[in-house]
Amino acid sequence: MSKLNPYEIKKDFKILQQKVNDELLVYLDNAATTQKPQQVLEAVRNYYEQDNANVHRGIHTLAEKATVAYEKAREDVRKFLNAENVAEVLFTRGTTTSLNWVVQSFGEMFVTKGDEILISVMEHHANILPWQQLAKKTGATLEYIELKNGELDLDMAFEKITSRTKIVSLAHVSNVLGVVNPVEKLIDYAHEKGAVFVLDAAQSTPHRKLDVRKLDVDFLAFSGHKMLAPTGIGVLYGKCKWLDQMKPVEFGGEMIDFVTREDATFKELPWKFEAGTPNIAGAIGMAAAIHYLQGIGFDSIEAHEKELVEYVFPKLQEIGGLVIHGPEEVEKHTGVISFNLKGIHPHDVATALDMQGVAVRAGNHCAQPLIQSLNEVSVLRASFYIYNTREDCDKLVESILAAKEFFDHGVV
Ligand code: 7TS
Repeated sequence: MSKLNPYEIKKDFKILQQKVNDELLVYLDNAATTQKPQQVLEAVRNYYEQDNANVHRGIHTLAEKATVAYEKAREDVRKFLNAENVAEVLFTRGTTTSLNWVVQSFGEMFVTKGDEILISVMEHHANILPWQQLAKKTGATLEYIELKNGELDLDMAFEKITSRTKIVSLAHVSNVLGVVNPVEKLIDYAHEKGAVFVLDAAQSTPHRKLDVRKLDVDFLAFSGHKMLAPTGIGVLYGKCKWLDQMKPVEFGGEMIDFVTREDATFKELPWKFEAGTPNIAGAIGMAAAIHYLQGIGFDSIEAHEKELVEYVFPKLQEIGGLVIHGPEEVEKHTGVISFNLKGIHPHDVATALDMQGVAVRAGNHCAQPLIQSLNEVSVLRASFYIYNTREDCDKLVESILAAKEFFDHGVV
């Protein structure tokens, strides 16, 4: 494994070379969305400049080129996930759409009154609200796994997976606590009990190597924009044995075989799910992002983020009044650190940090049940990626200290 060089990587990201409020930008909001390297922007630009056409319908040369590029992107995603078949890779708008498709298709077909759906209190709203709606519609019960010492209560997870459980749907990595859930064990156990496992991989796919066959997960959802790709493109992976039985969620052009006035037959997988003109440029951008990340290597990416967290965590812990959420052990944290500064509203801190060029997020992070269980209304979050450096960490700490000084004593 070669060591990642964030200074070299940073050169590929023009956006990071700008000043914000007269200070060089330190971008630490990567869990919300990542920046895009020149290689991804060029792939999108080349597509629009040279190959732009609609896919799957034209006979002309550009239509053929666009179709080949779009389907090649699907094959690249298949390899990236180690899925068995390209039929298992559906392009969506992002994690939210992917999870909604699982709920609206698989959920509505297979979940009935009396069934249980198991999620956790640390889920993003995208992995809560669709299940709430399904529970209301079907009479199924929505069950939650709680936290213990800042991470998933594993004993409770095993207790709550029973023969009544139809679906277990969990985040791989929490977008607030940054903890990695030990989903491997839970997937096997869910299968023993006859449940289907859905993995929200929005915060893990950009940072660690995933293998859907090794995981044996039934469905997996992620977004391109959190892994250097454009917004508006994401993936739903599903095992063929489920997707084959499932009905499409959206209907219209592209997904049909034959249409009469009364009825229609649908294309085979994966196209039966992809109604309408897809995000062709997004898929091509996502393939370029995958190549870029694979060029660096996921072992190096993980090691780099671990190094940054181990560097900054103790420095944050030393700041008086700063409380880090999640487990106390630094090794349990990935590149997402959430915290509060006692007595100062997170939005005020985030504004003060922005004045110093440091971009962090403050709020409920679309995880209100989690924020409630932390007894907070809002938290600050710094999230790291491949282009962040130790200097970025130092700047974060310095800017928090300056903000604290300002709000405590009115001076910077
Ligand atoms: N699941 C998790 C774990 C997430 O972190 C997010 C986005 C989503 C689902 C939804 O992804 P989308 O691409 O469909 O929006 N999380 C965040 C965040 O933490 N800050 O902004 C978006």
